[in-house]
Amino acid sequence: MAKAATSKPTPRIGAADLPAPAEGGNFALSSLQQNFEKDRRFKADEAQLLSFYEQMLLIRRFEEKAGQLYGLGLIGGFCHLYIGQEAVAIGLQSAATPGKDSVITGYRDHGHMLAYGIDPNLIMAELTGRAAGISHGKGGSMHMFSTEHKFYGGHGIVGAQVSLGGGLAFAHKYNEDGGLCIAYYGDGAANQGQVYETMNMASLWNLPIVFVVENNGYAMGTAVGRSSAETEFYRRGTAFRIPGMKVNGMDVLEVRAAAEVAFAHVRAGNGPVLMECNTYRYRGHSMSDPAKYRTREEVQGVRETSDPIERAKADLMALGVNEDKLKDLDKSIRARVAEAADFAEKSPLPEPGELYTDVLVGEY
Ligand SMILES: Cc1ncc(C[n+]2csc(CCOP(=O)(O)OP(=O)(O)O)c2C)c(N)n1
Ligand SMILES: [Mg+2]
Repeated sequence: MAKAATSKPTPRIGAADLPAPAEGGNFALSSLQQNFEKDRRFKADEAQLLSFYEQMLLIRRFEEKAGQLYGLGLIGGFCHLYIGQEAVAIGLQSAATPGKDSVITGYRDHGHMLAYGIDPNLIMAELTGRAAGISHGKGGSMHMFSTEHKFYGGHGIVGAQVSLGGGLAFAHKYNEDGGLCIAYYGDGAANQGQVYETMNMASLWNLPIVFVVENNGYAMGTAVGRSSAETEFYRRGTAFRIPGMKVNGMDVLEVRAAAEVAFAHVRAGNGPVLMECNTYRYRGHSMSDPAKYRTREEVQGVRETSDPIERAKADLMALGVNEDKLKDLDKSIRARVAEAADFAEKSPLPEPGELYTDVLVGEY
C-alpha cells in the first residue's frame, strides 16, 4: 500500500544524532597548532643557528652548482632544484635522527639528502651519472637512496612516496624501533587519491608518520588556487582525525619548533600529524621550465622579503655574529661544493655490466 501523502518527511540527521567519537569526545584536531602557536620560533643558541644556516647555505650553493652543471650538459634528464625551500628540510630533519627516523620525498630530493648529512660528493656524482654516485649512477636526480640513513628516495610518481611512507611508518611500529617517518609531498601531490588512502590507514593504525606538504605555490605551471578547492592543506587530515599544523616554511626556526611539537605527538604513540609548510621555489619546476606562468617581480618579491637564508643571517647578526664570519663560511661552502663537482666530473661512468645489477628479476 502506498504511503499516505501526508506522512512526515524523514528528518535529516543532525550532528547530535551521530555516535560520539571513540575517544569520548576529547579529540582536538587543533591542539597541536595551539601548542605550536604559544612559541612559534625554536630557541636556537648561536651554534645551533649557525649550523642551520650552514646547512641551508650548503643546499643553496649545491643546487646553484647543479644548475650550472646541467647547463654545461654534465647532468642529463630531469633535475628539480630545491632553491628557496631549504628551511623546510633543515627545520624538520635537524629534529630527526638519521638511521632511526625515515625520510621519503618526491623528485625534488637533493636538499633532503644534504639535510641528512649525506656526502655531497656522492649526490653530485649521482646527478652526473657516475659509478661513485649514491645509486651507482643509475638513479640520477630523482632516484637517490641511502638506506644507511633511512633515506628512501627520491620518487618520480607524484604522490606515490606518501603511500610508501605509510609503509615505512608501519615498519617502525611493527619493529618497535621508536622511529617515525617524515613523508614529504607537494601541493600538487596533495590532490592524489592515494595520499588520502594512506592517511586513513595511518590514522586507523596509529602509525608514526608526519605528512609534510611543501606548499611552494605551484605544481609545475599551475598555481595552487587554480588546482585546489581547499588550499589550506593542513586541514585536509580532518576527515581522518589527523591534527594539522600550518607553518611558515621560510623560517627555519619556525619549522624546527613545529617539528618538535609534531614529533613529540607522534613519538608518544598518538598517530599521524599533517604539517603544511608554506614555501616558495625560486627556480622553474625543473631545468626545462621557462616559468612563464609567473612574473619575475613575484619571484624577486619573495627573495627580498622572505628568503630563509637571509632570515637566518639576520637572526645570527642579531645574536652578535660578525658578517665576515658568515662570508668566510660561504666561501668554505662554495669550495666544498666545487670539490663535489670536481669529484663528480673526474669519477668514471658505470661499467656497462652495471646495467644488470640491482635489477629485480625472476624468482621471488
Ligand atoms: C602520477 C603523476 N602524475 C603526473 C606527473 C607529472 N608531474 C611531475 S611533477 C608534477 C607537479 C607536482 O607538483 P607538486 O606536488 O606541487 O610538487 P613540486 O614540484 O612543487 O615540488 C606533475 C604533475 C607525475 N610525475 N606523476
Ligand atoms: Mg608545488
